[in-house]
Amino acid sequence: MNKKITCSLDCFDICSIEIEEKDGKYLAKGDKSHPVTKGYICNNGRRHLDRRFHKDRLLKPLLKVDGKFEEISLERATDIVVEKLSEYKRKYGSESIMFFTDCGYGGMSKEVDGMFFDHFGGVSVHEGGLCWSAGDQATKYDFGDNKANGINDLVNSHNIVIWGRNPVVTNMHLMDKINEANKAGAKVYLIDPVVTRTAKLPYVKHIQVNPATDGALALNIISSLVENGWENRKFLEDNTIGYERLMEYSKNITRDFTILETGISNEDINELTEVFSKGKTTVILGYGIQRYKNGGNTVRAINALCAFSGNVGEVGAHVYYNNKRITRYISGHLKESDKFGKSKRYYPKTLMADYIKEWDIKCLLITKSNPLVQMANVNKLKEAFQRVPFKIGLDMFMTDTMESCDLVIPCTSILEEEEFVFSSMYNPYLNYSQKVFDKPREVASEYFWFADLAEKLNLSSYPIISKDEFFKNALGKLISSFDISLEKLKEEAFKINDDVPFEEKKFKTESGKIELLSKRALEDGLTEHCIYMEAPKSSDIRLLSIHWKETINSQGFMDIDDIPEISVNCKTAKDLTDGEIITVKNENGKIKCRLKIDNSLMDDVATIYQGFWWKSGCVNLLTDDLESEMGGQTAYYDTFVTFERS
Ligand SMILES: Nc1nc2c(c(=O)[nH]1)N[C@H]1C(S)=C(S)[C@@H](COP(=O)(O)OP(=O)(O)OC[C@H]3O[C@@H](n4cnc5c(=O)[nH]c(N)nc54)[C@H](O)[C@@H]3O)O[C@H]1N2
Ligand SMILES: Nc1nc2c(c(=O)[nH]1)N[C@H]1C(S)=C(S)[C@@H](COP(=O)(O)OP(=O)(O)OC[C@H]3O[C@@H](n4cnc5c(=O)[nH]c(N)nc54)[C@H](O)[C@@H]3O)O[C@H]1N2
Ligand SMILES: [Mo]
Repeated sequence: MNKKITCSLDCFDICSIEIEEKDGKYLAKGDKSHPVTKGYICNNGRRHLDRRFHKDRLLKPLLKVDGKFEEISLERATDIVVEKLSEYKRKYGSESIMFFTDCGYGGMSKEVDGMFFDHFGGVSVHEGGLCWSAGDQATKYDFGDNKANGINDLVNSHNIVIWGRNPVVTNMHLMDKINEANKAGAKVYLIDPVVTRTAKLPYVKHIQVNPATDGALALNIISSLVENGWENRKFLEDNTIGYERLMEYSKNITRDFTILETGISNEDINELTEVFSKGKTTVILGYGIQRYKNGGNTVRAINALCAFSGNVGEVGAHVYYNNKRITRYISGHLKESDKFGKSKRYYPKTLMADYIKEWDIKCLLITKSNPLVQMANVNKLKEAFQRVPFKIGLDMFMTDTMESCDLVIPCTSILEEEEFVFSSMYNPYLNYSQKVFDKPREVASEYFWFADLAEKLNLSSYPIISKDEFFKNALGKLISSFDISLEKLKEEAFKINDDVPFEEKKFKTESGKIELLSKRALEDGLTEHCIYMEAPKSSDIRLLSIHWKETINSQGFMDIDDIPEISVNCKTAKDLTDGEIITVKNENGKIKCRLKIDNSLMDDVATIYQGFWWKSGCVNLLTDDLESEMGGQTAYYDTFVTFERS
């Protein structure tokens, strides 16, 4: 019988994958019965098998002795972790230990790492993030909750505006729904500075926008709607607070200014204004638009535009940033550990390097992430890492991050775990994942490994329970709310039926309305309503480091040694030529790239794929460790570089 797993990669789609065995060989294919996957998957999902059997996979713990790694047993490695954690806690307090994690593995059972550190007494942990934090916070200010219409609702829209998402590459199952809606008559627009694969779809009208200027576009459309008397006054009066103030403010963002700032023609802005003046419109936001210092205000401005046009909480009309459904039902030990973490303190994730120094961190434990590749300004971060006396890392591969650690502990693959996987990005289902293979002996299955640590450290409050008991506990609220058993959840993917979350126009804000004026934002030191913050400008080239079809973030680059390609138009390239090897640099660092002339790009904008390791040319050697104005998002795309002939 084929086994079914769920892709554990950090992606919108979290596909259901069938693992077929034939004559001792294994094959991964899309699960036809899953309502989202529908039988097709991408190469990244297929590669779970390659990763599990990969020649470079870490199979034994490695301890650095005199600068060189030596293999040790898992038992010895665990004992060293126990010794080190106890020692630093005793000498400097548990907060001298820093914990860093991300979403390199999406299964629930490996979420126990954070809980472990709470029971340990609380350590230094991060807030903010690398992925969606500015837009997430913006959505919270406006709507009080981060929910979107069900995925089958798109077919009810007359217009779909994809705003800074590249679903053909990053969210391929959304394309089914967009195609379906288009066939049913929906017009599809894309607003993106880059001619992406999504932009090239024949039915998509692509509007090319200067990076970080979408806020001006949204505010100018608001003021144009009002000028024409096309705003939805009744919706605004019934469901929002503060629209008059925002209406006044939006008048400052004139059409002439917007054309200059965004690079969009008058005709196209008129067309978009019409789109928002009639019919039902769904805006699908991506995460690229908020990787800027002004990223939160951009998302607030687009949310406001949807409110001004009445496109919120209606069938076929809403703004979709993310969709936190299942996560609201996670309960039990995972959610209640905070009370044990008395010494817990938070550092802004983007600024990790500064906090390592400022807090004189003694020990670092890293799981499910590759910060020395994926964080911004990794030269600075590496230098900070070098000051930390003892670093522990868990991963399947010897990444640049693991290379910098003193102790590396190999971890299991999703194929070796019984698991539940869910995401708040797109696929709305809670998905079960079967165990296909036993784990190699000296590899840690994090669920049991953290329990082992807790036992050895005598953390008496830590729940040492079977995995099934853990799932029952963590899913307790969901199980009781929907009267469903764990067994049933294992049999079939489960979705919370909540198709138009704001249909009643009851928002989770303090006022219960859409807060175009947000007291919470004001309390957080921001402006009460969204504003247009002009992005940093420079005579150098702006670097957009976007996501690639061939890999998910940095996973998959152990097999790639070639240098990355960087694209600009011929005007920006000046005398450099197509195919030439060049040095791309700024005050943070430099990398070698192969130049590609792409005249579809705007002036002084370069694109490169993120995820390449240091051996090939990691783009984060160049990015600035800057935060967005809200939500603590890394503003990766406010980075400027120059080119030099190599
Ligand atoms: N194949 C693949 N799939 C993935 C990933 C991957 O690495 N590879 N990563 C996963 C993860 S972690 C995430 S967060 C998502 C990301 O998914 P997306 O949000 O779809 O992808 P990004 O590349 O982050 O950015 C989307 C688009 O934003 C555009 N953009 C950049 N700046 C601006 C701007 O100022 N304005 C506008 N309007 N657009 C702008 C970029 O050109 C890009 O086309 O994808 C997930 N899926
Ligand atoms: N310049 C630039 N940088 C970016 C972005 C960008 O657009 N531009 N995008 C950002 C975004 S959206 C994101 S989400 C982040 C992602 O940042 P990360 O989450 O750090 O990226 P990944 O490459 O997915 O790294 C995850 C690591 O976890 C390991 N891993 C996989 N499974 C397991 C497991 O079960 N246990 C453990 N312990 N480890 C495991 C993988 O081998 C991999 O090394 O990167 C960000 N970085
Ligand atoms: Mo992400």
